Amino acid sequence: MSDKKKTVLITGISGQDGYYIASQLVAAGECRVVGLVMNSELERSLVGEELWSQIDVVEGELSDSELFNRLLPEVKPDAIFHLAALSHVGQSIKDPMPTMQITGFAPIRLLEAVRTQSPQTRVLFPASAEIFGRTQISPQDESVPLNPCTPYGVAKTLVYSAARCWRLNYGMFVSNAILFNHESPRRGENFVTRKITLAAARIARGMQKELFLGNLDSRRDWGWAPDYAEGMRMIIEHDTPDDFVLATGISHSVREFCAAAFGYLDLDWEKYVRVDPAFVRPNEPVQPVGNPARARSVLGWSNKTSFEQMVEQMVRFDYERLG
Ligand code: GDR
Repeated sequence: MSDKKKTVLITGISGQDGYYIASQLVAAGECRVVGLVMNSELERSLVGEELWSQIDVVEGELSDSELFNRLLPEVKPDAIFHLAALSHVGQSIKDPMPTMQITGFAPIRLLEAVRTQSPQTRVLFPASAEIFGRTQISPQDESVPLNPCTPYGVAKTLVYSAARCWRLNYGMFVSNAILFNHESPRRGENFVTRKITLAAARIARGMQKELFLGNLDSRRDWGWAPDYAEGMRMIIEHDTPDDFVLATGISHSVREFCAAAFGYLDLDWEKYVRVDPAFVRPNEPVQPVGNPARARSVLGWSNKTSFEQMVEQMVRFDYERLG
């Protein structure tokens, strides 16, 4: 991966993780970065001119069954970060099939295209803490049995298992990053952290009066997305294909996140946050908290940004942007 001529394909380059991985690769200046987008015009503004001008872009839809058969001979990637997906867990509960098709089946077509056309290409899949679902074992490391409890978790379990199966049967370099939640100012506004930081900023600026959330007692292991992007790069650059949990090892509740975010703007969150049953999920992982010991010892990876620093950076970004 250090050879100047290598080409890295990133699907979902305008999403949070795609953006950070592409930015880090471009900054290192060691490879050509190609980003897969659905709609160049729209995604160009999401990515921003600075990064957009330093990457090559190809267009395509994951629902197109021939997408990867067409792309691989055209792009000739040495490595693929497959980050494009429908990634909202709540939405997958409301309407499961799009998530099964895009998040579950499209990566299997990618595996098959790589196997038949470009078997030397390295592939990284972002698996999710949702694959552990209702396990009673805590914290979760790579040895914990899978027990998904949402359609999104089932789709991710399919891809995680397929990666291991294709690796075993065909000797391919396919790795899984088992990602616990990771956040940043580039997080989508319908995920709980960004929804909270944006609302706190809007309330502080007098642009919004209340914030409606679902379960305030839910706990998550929240890390800093740029650190996780670095971890994914370390996994794909490792000597051998393997699976690694990327997590902080510490969990916080939604309630605690609200207190930290509103507190940064000197606001009392309890005056503004209301519960709306429409956002309460019928089913949640029991106690998602990851054990990143293996990534730490084998790769030397860790989440370097604290919970407080993460919340502060997200709130500050939203507050300043609104000004
Ligand atoms: P999650 O992230 O489902 O863990 O998946 P999300 O931010 O959506 O939810 C986290 C927790 O907050 C609770 N919650 C709410 N969530 C949303 N979205 N909106 C609300 O108003 C709200 N109120 C409370 C949720 O119930 C949940 O308990 C993320 C995604 O990035 C996945 O793609 C990824 O695989 C996992 O993290 C690891």
